[in-house]
Amino acid sequence: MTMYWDEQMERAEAGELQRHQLKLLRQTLERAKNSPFYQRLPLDKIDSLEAFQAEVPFTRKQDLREQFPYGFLATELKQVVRLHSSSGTTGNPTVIFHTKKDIEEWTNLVARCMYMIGTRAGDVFQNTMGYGLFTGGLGFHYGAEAIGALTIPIGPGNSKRQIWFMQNFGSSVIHILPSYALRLYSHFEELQIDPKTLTLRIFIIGSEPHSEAMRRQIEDLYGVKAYNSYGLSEVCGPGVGFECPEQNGIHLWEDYFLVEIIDPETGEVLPVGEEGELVLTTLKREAVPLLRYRTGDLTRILPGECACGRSHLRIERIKGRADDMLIINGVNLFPIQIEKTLLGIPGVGKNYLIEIRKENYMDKLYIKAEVDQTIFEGTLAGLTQLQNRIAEELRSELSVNPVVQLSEPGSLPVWEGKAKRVNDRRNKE
Ligand code: DLL
Repeated sequence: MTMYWDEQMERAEAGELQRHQLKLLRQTLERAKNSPFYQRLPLDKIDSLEAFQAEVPFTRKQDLREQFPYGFLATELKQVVRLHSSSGTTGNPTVIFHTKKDIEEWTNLVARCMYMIGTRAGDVFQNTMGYGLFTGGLGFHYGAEAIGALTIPIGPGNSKRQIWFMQNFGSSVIHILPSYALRLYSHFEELQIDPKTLTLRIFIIGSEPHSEAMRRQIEDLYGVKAYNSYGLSEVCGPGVGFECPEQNGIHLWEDYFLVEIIDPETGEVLPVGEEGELVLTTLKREAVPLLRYRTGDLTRILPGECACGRSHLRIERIKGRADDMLIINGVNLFPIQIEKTLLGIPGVGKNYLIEIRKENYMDKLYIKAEVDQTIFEGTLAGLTQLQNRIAEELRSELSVNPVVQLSEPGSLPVWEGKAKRVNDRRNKE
């Protein structure tokens, strides 16, 4: 059984891939000349990657907001067949347009990703991500149909109904937020159904940062393989990057995107292996080509070749966004590091929250963690032990001194969409 959707392209030899990229970059620059935002740049002069990096400044999310609604549109409006938008809590939302060809290419990309991890015609694909302006629903929907999987556009929420569909239609591939995958499990417990007795085979998890520990937990609870899926609506949505069966880094598709990692402070382009901010240039997008777009996401390019045989580069799982970094009494850390430690401790349940307050002019870190149901079958001393162990491990691994508060399964707040784990009250009190 071949594992490739497009073997020639997925395994293209490095030099060939670079030549292909340069050709696509020239076409992109040609199109970008029609974009009101980019037409001020000397795009005609650019004939190499070096010139591209020298002449083209970074594009920021703020630029997209400021150019609302049509400042980045490089085609005529009548060529646009769809728009997606990310919810802006402040200011204008970012709106991204798609031509018919953009949708076709995006569909191909998602199909390539899903095929890579073993989705086939005959699979039943249950898409629990939001349909609508969010790209997670429709993006995967078209990809799954292109493969020929029976696609259930159930959307998020209503956990009992999710389980009912899984049982009655034999769902085998599930697209789900990692935070929701853990929450959904408690509904299985409540119904006394073991998900391992169902036909579940593959979970596609993404759209929010999650740790390796969380992936393993999802795999163990459901008896599935769970693959990390990365994307952002500015450059299409899901499909930008995906783990292969090796589960060792996220392949970014270089025939669709030109990848750079930069120092978020200085903008300097960093060498392979160094951690920084991911910057993407779209190579096929028609309606809204983006040049050197700063994703805000922190990662690094993994050196070496992947055993899966694909030549496209791999990045490490996303650590978070630059602005997710917490500074607690001078110690820098990312929420995902706290998650990794927490979920590695037996007895810790499926939801947690991080709260930071100012007390006596010092930052105080509160970790609120749900415990496992099994803990209640133990002793009170067991609870105290767990509490101490969490505090101790966070202290030794992250050099922070938290107050740990345990709570019952299902008692912490949940979210409609992506998890919001951090409540920083320092400037609010
Ligand atoms: O979340 C697209 C998507 C949908 C990806 C479904 C995967 C699955 P946005 O809402 O524009 O698009 O959010 C994009 O989410 O810049 C990252 O900060 C974060 N993100 C997405 N995937 C991952 C991931 C979709 N696998 C923003 N790990 C990105 C960590 C992720 N963060």
